Amino acid sequence: MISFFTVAHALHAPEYEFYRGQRVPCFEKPERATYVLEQLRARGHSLREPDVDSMPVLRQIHTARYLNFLQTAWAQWIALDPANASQQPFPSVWPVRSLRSDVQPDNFIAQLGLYSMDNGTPMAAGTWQAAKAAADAAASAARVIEQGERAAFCATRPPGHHAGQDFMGGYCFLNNAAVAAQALLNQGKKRVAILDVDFHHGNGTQSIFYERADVLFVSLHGDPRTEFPFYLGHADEMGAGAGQGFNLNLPLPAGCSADQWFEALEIACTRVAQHDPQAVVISLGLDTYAGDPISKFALQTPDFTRLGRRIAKLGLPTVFILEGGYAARELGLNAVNVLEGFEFQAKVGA
Ligand code: OKP
Ligand code: ZN
Repeated sequence: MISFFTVAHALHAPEYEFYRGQRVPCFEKPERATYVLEQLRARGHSLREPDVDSMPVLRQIHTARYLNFLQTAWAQWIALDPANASQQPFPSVWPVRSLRSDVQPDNFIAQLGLYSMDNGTPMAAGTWQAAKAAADAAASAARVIEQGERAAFCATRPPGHHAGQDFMGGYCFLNNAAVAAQALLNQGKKRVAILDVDFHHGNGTQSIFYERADVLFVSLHGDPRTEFPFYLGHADEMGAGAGQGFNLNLPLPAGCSADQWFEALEIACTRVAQHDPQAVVISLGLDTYAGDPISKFALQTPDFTRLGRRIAKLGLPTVFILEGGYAARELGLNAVNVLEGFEFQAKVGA
């Protein structure tokens, strides 16, 4: 399978985030991609640079004003004070219920709050360039599927599944999985499924496709009653309007066993197959790993091979997009195990 990688990811390198009021080093850091690249190379995988401009698809997924905000954010931050170049912007005010989000404020911090779901998504000078390059990889992966490849992997960061039509959050800015799914539809495919196996619910992806029947969204994740993103990802969210019945959430208790997780995966895969999609996009978060520092599932490294094999049994053209996974040293091993499990099963057949 072709893996997409670009050094542009390293342009997004904020130093710190907040944890219980303290500054802590960012969990979502450039080394994550470096470790994945290292494993891909060590295990002989072919690498490619993204070569498709995702902008037309980004305009289908995100609002114009949000894209404009992201592109201008760093310049606006510096315009407040040149000394901000060595600082990170954080939102401090949000338009929650009863406040207006239709009027864009001139004040940059107020804009940042308008377009953010949390204060846990630090920006750096090259955030737009890195996020855009990751979206380009998603569009490139969709293109090689169109050209007849069975599967492609985007070894990219920042992740995307928390980003909605007009907001960032959870370390995400542009929704790469949504870009891949929409790009596959733009090729003429009638139905696509997104299977999100990250520990955290992909609230952005769900919300983008919530009223659509062409993209089925299925997710297994830590129960949002106790886990981020808290305000979405419950079992009773089944889609709305034309999308009624095309959203399936399988929340699992924090601390659940790998067996329980694979039982839920079976339900997820059965629903994906029932949709009869022409391609599947996997939001491949590897923070389900037992050693993850911020998540609470129990998968071990060999379990990722099993995951890849199960996905291959769907028998579908498949785009894998890297999402979370914060045990950075083990991330490469776990990611490439998924890919090799997939390739093994694809070779021996369903
Ligand atoms: C992004 B992805 C921990 C803060 C947690 C939110 C987690 C975002 C996860 N100090 N912030 O789904 O892996
Ligand atoms: Zn996650």
